[in-house]
Amino acid sequence: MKITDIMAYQIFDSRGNPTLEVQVTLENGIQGHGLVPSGASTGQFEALELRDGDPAKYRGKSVFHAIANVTGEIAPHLRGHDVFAQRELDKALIALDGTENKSRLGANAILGVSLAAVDAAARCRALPIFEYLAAGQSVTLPLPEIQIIGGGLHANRAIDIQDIMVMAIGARSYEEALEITHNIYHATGDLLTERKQRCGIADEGGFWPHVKTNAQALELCLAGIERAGYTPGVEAALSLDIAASDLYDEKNKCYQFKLESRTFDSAGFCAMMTDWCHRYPIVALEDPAADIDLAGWAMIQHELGKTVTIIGDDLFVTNAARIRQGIKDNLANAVLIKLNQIGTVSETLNAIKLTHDADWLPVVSARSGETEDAFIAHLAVATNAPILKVGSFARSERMVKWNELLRISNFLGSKVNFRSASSLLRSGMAQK
Ligand code: 2PG
Ligand code: MG
Repeated sequence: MKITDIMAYQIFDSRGNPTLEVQVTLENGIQGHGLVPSGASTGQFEALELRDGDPAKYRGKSVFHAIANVTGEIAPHLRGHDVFAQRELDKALIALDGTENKSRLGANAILGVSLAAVDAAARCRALPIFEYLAAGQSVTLPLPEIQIIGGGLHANRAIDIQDIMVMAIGARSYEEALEITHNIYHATGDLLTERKQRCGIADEGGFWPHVKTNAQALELCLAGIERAGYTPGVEAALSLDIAASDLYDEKNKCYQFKLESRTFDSAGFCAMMTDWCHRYPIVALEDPAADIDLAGWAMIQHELGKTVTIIGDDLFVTNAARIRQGIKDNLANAVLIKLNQIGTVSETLNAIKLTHDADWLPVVSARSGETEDAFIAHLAVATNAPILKVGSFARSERMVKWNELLRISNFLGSKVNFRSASSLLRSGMAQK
């Protein structure tokens, strides 16, 4: 089935910033769409998101060059291409761009085309995207990892840690995981209101609390779990995205907690997190060290890797070469997967496969700037990714993903598989 046309136009993400939507049209008239997300705490090794940078236009954030690259260069190049040959299509995009980090055409332009092709192909076969991508393999619904408190660059550094999340480790179904998380999210909100600590909502929908230390924010979340009637570490546990690259002072080789006016060297930072993992029911730590502090990563993996899921985000940027090196050097035991960090669907699938093959956990993730698209819910199901991270349990750009999994669950009916946490996660507390 041939692609006859590709066009693109500017839309807006959940922060109200410009991004692009790509539309692929097939010879039978079927169309597919690709909506491109955007990060705030982006890793320095990510593929390049092309923005126009003209302060007079959308504060420098417009994406008209990326759009022109889709319509002017990519469309003529891919016209006539078979939409079912996704790997060849992605290879053609990479070759046309010709740079290491997709900086010529823009990873946003390239990803929009890659996503839209998958959407069109699935529609053409009249299949949901997850079934098209799974190509006959068995599928599993992931365990949701849901933000309760947001900080870091998503909340003007109100707290230093970027995401304080819960995973409903006691849930026996996807639906039950959502119910537990819903109860915790609202109970934590009530608690913050009563204590007059509720400042607002961070970029991904989690609460933006007024606290004096980062540990207080963790304790608030634990109090929210209890307030909802659960036992921390039984029905629900904590997971954290430290987003440590944003806390790292490269010159002085130290981590800074601005909220507490504290600095740590790598060993001190590792010791603090180890202490947290012994005191609190933390099952996963994402980016506990900066992307350039490899010694810090090795230390944390050595200290906690047997009992806690250690997830590399900025460290790996969904890049197979970086993941391969990390596996070799034993720097973590899980990989955050974000499509726009690498820029094509095929490369993302490669990154997931590499992670699975090493017996590490792939964690499919949204960006802090999201759209109303639910592609990642399908990606997680199709690839049997054990965990899906989408931000909080509020705001439609987040809920569209959680709701899509409910639809998929309903669609699968009695054939549904859910990856319960017991087989999956390690807890520092439990092993102490
Ligand atoms: C992350 C993501 C999502 P951003 O760091 O994992 O929370 O944030 O999209 O800003 O990189
Ligand atoms: Mg992260």
